[in-house]
Amino acid sequence: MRLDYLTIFPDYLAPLRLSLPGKAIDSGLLDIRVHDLRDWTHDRHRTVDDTPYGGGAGMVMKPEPFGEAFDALEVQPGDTIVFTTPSGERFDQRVAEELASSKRLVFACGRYEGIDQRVLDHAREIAEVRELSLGDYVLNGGEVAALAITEAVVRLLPGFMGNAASLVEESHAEHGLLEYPVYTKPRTWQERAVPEVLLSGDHARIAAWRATESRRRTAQRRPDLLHPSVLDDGTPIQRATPADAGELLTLQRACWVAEQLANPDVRVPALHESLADVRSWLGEWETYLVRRADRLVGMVRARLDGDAWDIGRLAVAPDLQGEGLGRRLLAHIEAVAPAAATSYVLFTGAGSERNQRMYRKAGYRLRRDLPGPEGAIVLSKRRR
Ligand code: 6GU
Repeated sequence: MRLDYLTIFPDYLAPLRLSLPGKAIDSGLLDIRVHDLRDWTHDRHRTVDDTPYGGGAGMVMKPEPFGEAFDALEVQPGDTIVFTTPSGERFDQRVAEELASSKRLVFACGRYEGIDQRVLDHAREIAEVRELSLGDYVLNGGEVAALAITEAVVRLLPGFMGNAASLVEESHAEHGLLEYPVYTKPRTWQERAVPEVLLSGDHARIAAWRATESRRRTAQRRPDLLHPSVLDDGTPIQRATPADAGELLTLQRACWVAEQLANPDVRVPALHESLADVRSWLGEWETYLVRRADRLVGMVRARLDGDAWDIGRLAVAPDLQGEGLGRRLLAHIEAVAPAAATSYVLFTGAGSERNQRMYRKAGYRLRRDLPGPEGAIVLSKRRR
């Protein structure tokens, strides 16, 4: 891959030779060229910026040096010009993968208030263009961003790190979650012990623990990664947050009261659950909800119990039951089960004919061998 950098601070990019294995450069896998943008100026002061038309604070990078640089570097269709700017699209692993398939990346590192818009318009006519930002904060210039993007892209190139790393990469991209916590020797350090499960040698338990920790971390730190998915009619299924506790309590009560009235013999053990109870279980259960016209109309939750994905609280607003929303919520919670789950387990009231029929249709079978709450039956289904 050929990498060009246009910058007014070429020294800033010197670490490229440190952070990329010299091997990759020596073997010709990478061809790295750092250019001083001022080489394409013609005045005594080698001016690269000027005041903005329309007024305002700061300086704008002039178009001519960039234009001449693109010509001199023979930028052509098929190349990708990357403009690093805080107003760009957010750079992430998916973008890194896209850039990794390019033959050549030309980084144009912005400084000051930005680059004259005509440079970007022109660039789009001669090559692929990506305007990329590292995140929602402001750096003094795009050089550090160009370094970060380069490192993320180059390690994806075949032959750069060897196959093992690329396989790990794939599985990470696949589950889209944050990594679980890791530990190494010693077993106890400053009176802190390594979690017992990691010493157990029980690979299934270890995998289940790691999957749970990954999800817990992601839910806590990056709930945005647990993307809302969409029902076939386009209604989004969203992750529940603590702010949803009140509405969840109201919905489950409405459903249980309706159930109780229709079926006086069915006992609903959690009918007296409080708001505090809902808040507390929300922290432990992966919970999804559906809204229609701003109203909470459906919910479901699950958590990993050994290698079983323990599903519960499947509830649909009483006036919307029979539309298939419950079936779709069930399909969703099954689909988001972590890799460690080999079966789905749930229980329902022993007298709830309708629920039982729905679960049977969805492939669940009665499990007399599994314990459940009094007055309930346990159902399970193998994961395919
Ligand atoms: Cl790419 N450039 C600048 N100047 N600031 C940034 C950035 C880029 N990404 C985040 N902040």
